[in-house]
Amino acid sequence: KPQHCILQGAPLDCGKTNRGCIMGPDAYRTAGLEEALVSLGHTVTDIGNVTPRAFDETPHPKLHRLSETIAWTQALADTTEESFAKGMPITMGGDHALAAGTVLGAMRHAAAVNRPLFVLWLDAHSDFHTLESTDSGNLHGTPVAYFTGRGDFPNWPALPAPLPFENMAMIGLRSVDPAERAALQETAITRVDMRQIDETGIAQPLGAFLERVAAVNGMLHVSLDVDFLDPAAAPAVGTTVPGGATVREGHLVMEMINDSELLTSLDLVELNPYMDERGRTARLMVDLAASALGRNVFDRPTRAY
Ligand code: DIR
Ligand code: MN
Ligand code: MN
Ligand code: MN
Repeated sequence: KPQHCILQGAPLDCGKTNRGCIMGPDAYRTAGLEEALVSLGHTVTDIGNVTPRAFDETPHPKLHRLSETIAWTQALADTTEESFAKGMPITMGGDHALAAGTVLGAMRHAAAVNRPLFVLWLDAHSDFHTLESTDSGNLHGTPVAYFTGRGDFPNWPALPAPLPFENMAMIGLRSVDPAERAALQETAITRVDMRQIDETGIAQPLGAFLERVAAVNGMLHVSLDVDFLDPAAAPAVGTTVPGGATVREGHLVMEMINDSELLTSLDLVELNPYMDERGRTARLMVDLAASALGRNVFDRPTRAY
């Protein structure tokens, strides 16, 4: 059904040491994200790029650009919350540290409208490090711990309430650090690794999750990391991991999300246009977003999964 899509650029590049995600929002614009959504019958407002709050970076012995990441989290939470009042926020990243802000914004909106929020994390990685457990010091590895309330995030914006582990699914996992693995296995987060996708197909675990969202009229935030996809299809990301989702698995996920009519916000993250092959990865990400918003070969009935 027609949506009012709010495109918000988040050229945040502080979540890791490799640079290039700063160019992400303009790569999505160049690849025709707005035009793709309009062609599907949606209305689109591109509000331009968000800028971080003012910050003062005092170098931290371990954590890379901590103050800047907090400043972005504050700004993106506020902007995302405002965008929800107008339509469906679609965040053009920027690295995955941005999801601390977009999920916080979604949490605030969910609390205001009294609906439960669910998060679908499409990623090779679990991004479940605390500020203590990260070994890289790269904060794009920490947003899930932040918004689920695991570990201390001093000076980060307060959460209305932590996201319950039961309301989160990760699909595509194949690079989980030891500390994340130990912690994740203690939680009720739905964890779908590549082996499970090989064994059951991707539709089965995704359908089960969507069914749980639909059963309680949940809001659904989808955070799509480029490295969810196999590097052969999506090379433009700093943390490629072989053995990822195929192009068709990516589209099936997005098509099922569309059929469910549950999507309320979307992040497109970790695209590094500096590493792309003539816009190939940017175009694939635009095509996947289009599938989530109704592009298909033939219509399918809406389903509650
Ligand atoms: C990685 C984070 N585990 C780290 N990885 C990425 O630095 O702790 N997340 N790229 O998507
Ligand atoms: Mn990620
Ligand atoms: Mn990743
Ligand atoms: Mn790591």
